[in-house]
Parts: sequence; C-alpha cells; structure tokens
Amino acid sequence: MKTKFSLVLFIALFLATVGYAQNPIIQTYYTADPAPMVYDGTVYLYTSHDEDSTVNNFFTMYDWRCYSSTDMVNWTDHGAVASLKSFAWLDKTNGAWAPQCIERNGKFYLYVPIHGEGVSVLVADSPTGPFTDPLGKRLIETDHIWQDIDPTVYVDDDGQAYLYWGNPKLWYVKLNEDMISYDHSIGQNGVVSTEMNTEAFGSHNGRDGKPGPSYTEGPWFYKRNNLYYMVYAAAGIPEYIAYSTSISPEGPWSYKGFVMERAPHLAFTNHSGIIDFKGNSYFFYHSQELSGGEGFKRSTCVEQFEYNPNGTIPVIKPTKEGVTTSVENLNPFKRVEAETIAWSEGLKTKSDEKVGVYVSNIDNNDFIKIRSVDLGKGAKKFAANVATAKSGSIEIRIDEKDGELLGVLSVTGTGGEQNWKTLSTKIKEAKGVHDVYLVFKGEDKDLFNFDWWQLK
Ligand code: FUB
Repeated sequence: MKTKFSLVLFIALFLATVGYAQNPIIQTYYTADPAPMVYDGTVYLYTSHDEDSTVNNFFTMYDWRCYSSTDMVNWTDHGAVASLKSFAWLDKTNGAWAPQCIERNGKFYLYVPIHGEGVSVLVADSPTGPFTDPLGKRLIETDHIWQDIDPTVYVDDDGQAYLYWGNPKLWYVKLNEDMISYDHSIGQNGVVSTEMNTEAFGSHNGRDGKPGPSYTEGPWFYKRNNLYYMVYAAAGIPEYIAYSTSISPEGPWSYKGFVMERAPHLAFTNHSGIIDFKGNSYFFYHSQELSGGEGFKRSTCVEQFEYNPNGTIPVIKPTKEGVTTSVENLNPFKRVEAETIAWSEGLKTKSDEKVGVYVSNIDNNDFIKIRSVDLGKGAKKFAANVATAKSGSIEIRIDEKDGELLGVLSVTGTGGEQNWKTLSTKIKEAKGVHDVYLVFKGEDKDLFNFDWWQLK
C-alpha cells in the first residue's frame, strides 16, 4: 500500500514539473544506451530499446531505434532501424544491447552487441537505414563473447579506425578501411586487451564496490583537441560515469574522475555518449525516471556542458530541464513530421509503407510539444496529414498546453486508419518564436493517426 502511494506521489511530482522538462528526450518508447552521431548538420541518435513489457525481470531488447535533431530540443523519430531479425544467422530473440553508428565514405556502419553473441556490424547508405548484414556472421571473434558488449568506434585523423568494447574488460581492434574487417596481425587474432589497472581506470571502488579499477562497461571513445577520451560506466552496480584520457588511441589510459555520479532517478546502469554540435558540447545518458524507477525501462536524457579550459570534463548533473536553449528555431512553414517532438504524453509512433513513421495511439488530451517554433509574421492556416475511421480534433496552442488557442482542426473519418488525407483549418495569427502545443481531443480511444503538419 505504502509502495503504491509513493509511486503515485512520485508520478504526480514528476507530472507537476513536466511543463519545464526536456528530459528524458524521448517519451514514446523507452530508449537506453544513447549513441549520438553528428552528420551533415544533424545529430542522429541511435538507441537500444527497452520493451514496455519486461520479460523474466531482465533486459528485454529486440531492436535499435534512431532519432534525429537539428536543434537539440526537438527529436524526429525514425523508428526501429535495425533489429535482431537483421541477422539471418542469429537464433536469439532477445539481447539488442548498446549500439554505435559511424559514417565513412558515404556508408553508415552500425556496430551492435547481441548479448551472448558478441559484436556485429550492419551497413546502410543512409543514417536511418535500411541497415543490412554484410558479413552473415558476427564481426568480432573471441573466446569471451559473453563479455563482448558495448562497441564504440572512432576513425582517427590518419584514417585508422578503432573499435573498443567490453565488460568488465576493455578490448579493441584496428578496423580495416572497409570497416567490416580488422587487422589480425596484432593482439590475439587481432583483438588487443587493454591493461586494466587503477591508474588507467580509477580506484574509488571497483565493480560491485570491490577493490580494483572502476571500469565496468559502456565505453565511449573519441578524440578532441589531440586528446583521446574513454568515457565509461564504472563501478557497477549501480554505475556512475567516469573517464580516462590518453595521448594515443591505443593507451595507456590515465584515470581522470567522475563525469556523472549516481543519483536516485538514474538506473542501475548508465551509458554515455558525447558530441560537439553547432558550437556546444552535449552529454547523453539514460535514466529510469519515465518508468517511475524501473531499471529495465530506461530513457535517454541529454545535458549541455562545457569542457574545462584544460580539456577535462566537469562533473555533469542529471537534470529534468536538460537542454534549455535550442541551437536553431524550427521552421513550421515547411512540412514538420508529426513525430518531431520535444515532449509528448500518451503517444506512440508506428510506421507504414505509405508515409513512414507517424504518431499513433492518440487519446483525448494527449499532446505534442514542439519547441522554438518560428511563427514569423504569423500563419493563417494549419494543415495536417491524418488518417482515421473515427473523429477527433487537434487544438493548436502556443507556449503552454492550455495556452492561447490559435485554432482547431477537426479530424473526421478519412476512410480508414491508413487512409491518409491532408486537412486544414484557419488559425489566428501569432508572431515570433513560440513553443507550439498540438493537443488532441475526442471521445474515443486511438482517435486518429498523424503523419505531418505545416503552417501556411
Ligand atoms: O542495455 C543493455 C546493457 O546495459 C548495455 O549494453 C550496457 O551498457 C548497460 O546499459
């Protein structure tokens, strides 16, 4: 009884602050193990995916999802871009753990661990897939495949690519230029074992509080201003995030301290990804806040931070506010995918062959918030592509969920749930930059599906 009351109180407090929240950045699915990639002016965020129903009280993870943003506050859902089914040779139905994607020579390489099956790679011509298996087998061959998880990849300035991974040890290979094979002349059959000592990986407390280096899993490897960084989950369980640096991509590593400490709303795991984007630095991680504290239902969060002048990383606090300033405004006079979301409640996304990803599971009072929308001198019309066999409406509001009402689009039977039609309505003109709220109304469940919207 007490537990139930605490959970209700927890959710009430959480919802009370939602107006200001940006974290977690995805609310339609549980998304863990964030791996951001900057490509062509856009951040592509690859995540693992904790299913809504946890099986056998363990990680329940079947696919990898992708989201993108050009402003760091609105995220467009590209759906599940790869899954365990991408590997014809695999007979496992669970274990799609922490991925990372990188671009090289116009191809996109998605490195994925499959729990108990080691590290594999998928390739695509676009950052959002379709990803296919170029090898027909796993990429990394070792005699410790249960420990071969959490790949992280970086191509150095001289063209040499490195793939690091591992729990509780850290291994690496030097990838060949094709990115799907590696140099077998080094280490053990090409696999080099990193020296795991406390000078390299800290001695605050080791794995599970035992003495020893604190490195546990989830490495994130990159170079910045000629310094190589290894950021990782440490001292599980629960994990904090720590980091080490080196002047060489192959170490030796030197322990530098905490990046994110443990906190009650963080999960028993944590997993980082770091990027520089449009002049700012961002730290991605996951929390268990959205699920009300379930460690197998985690969600991706982001914080903006600044490196210290000497290149060290400050201790970063997990916040609800997350990224407070968008790096650019959103243009609503171009088609905006409905699944471009800063915050939403009650919604899911699905995809079909006609329109790709769309917003679904729309019930009365569910809503989408889109941040930093530049309404310019004001718009006269709101148009939306929708599909439904029922009826409902979309209220177009600004600044708050119950903020100024600009107009209401009535969404009536378009002839079926996949029968898409563009409907429009006149709206009141509002000028300048605002957060836009699309609030859904109607008496039924699953009122309609929503593909895109645009102002005119
Ligand atoms: O998400 C499954 C596993 O949990 C990841 O591979 C680890 O990094 C930890 O986050």
